[in-house]
Amino acid sequence: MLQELIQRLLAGDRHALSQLVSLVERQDMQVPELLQAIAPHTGRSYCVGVTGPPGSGKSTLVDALAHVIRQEGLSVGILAVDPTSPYTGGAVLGDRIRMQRHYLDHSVFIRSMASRGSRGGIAAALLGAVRLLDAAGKDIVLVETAGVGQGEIDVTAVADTVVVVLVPEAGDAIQTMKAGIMEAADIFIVNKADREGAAAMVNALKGMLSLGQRVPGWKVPVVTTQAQTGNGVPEMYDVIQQHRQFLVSSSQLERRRIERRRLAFLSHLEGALHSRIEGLLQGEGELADLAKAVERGEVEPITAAEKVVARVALPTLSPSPAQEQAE
Ligand SMILES: Nc1nc2c(ncn2[C@@H]2O[C@H](COP(=O)(O)OP(=O)(O)OP(=O)(O)O)[C@@H](O)[C@H]2O)c(=O)[nH]1
Ligand SMILES: [Mg+2]
Repeated sequence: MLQELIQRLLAGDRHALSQLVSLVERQDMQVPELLQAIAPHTGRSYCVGVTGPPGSGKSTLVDALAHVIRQEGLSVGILAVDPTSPYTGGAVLGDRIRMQRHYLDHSVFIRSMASRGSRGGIAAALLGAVRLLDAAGKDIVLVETAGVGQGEIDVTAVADTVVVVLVPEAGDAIQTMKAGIMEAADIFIVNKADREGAAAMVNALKGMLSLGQRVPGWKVPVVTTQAQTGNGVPEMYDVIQQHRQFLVSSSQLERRRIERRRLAFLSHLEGALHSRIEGLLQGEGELADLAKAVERGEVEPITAAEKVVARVALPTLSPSPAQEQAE
């Protein structure tokens, strides 16, 4: 069943793609097997992350960008992670309607991913979905995430190029956006350039950027757009391509991808160990007893934790019997 779906995915079947994204979204048990099977068929597509404050025009911009990319004859996959926050409760429907013009175009795959569940779970699902689009042969994958709020998903975990979308009046938003995402920006967009204050916003960003280059050799560009009319969107695509060329020619694309694989491995490992420990603590046995002793104040928390790590969590890292004998 899974094998058949994978074969269809690799052959470019969008229904198989859709079904497999659902599988990844509900964190099905077969996900590791799936991702392992498609791994040899990934690495060709290019992922652009589009993030920024709510309502800054990310969806409209992604839609317009997809249009420009399609005109170049490239295929596009779009993933939108809907923030859990109630103020964007209608985002799924809204995005669907706005992006409807692509629905008849079979080279564009659009998916709004539910963001219920743990942050780690959503991040893992997004990573899996990007891999699936890659294996399905999409040339460009566009990922929209909210850049603020509690449900915030770190788009740098999947994106080769990070685009941060701001609006002329986003002065406050810059303050509330996690500093990390401002620093992670490879490209800044000042959208809604039809509004007053766009030039001032561009200047403020350029001023901030002149304080230092995060990535040596790359001067973060600031592009103004009007997503609704499409003004500035071809220029936006140009700078995305320039950034891609920069990453490739400086070997940083591969370095970024290596680092992302390392981080994905670590974060999954952390999550898996965490839930394993939670399970052990809730059950009966030595570890649960120790936890109770900690609660009663009989054993110091730190002492107990170190004891557990030494004995339970890393048994395979302790010396093998052969090594012990040799000592
Ligand atoms: N005036 C103006 N309005 C725009 C522009 N681009 C988008 N909008 C409008 O801004 C509103 C929000 O646009 P979205 O694309 O939904 O913004 P978003 O960042 O995806 O929003 P969330 O996903 O809810 O965070 C919509 O009503 C758009 O029509 C623009 O360039 N100028
Ligand atoms: Mg949106």
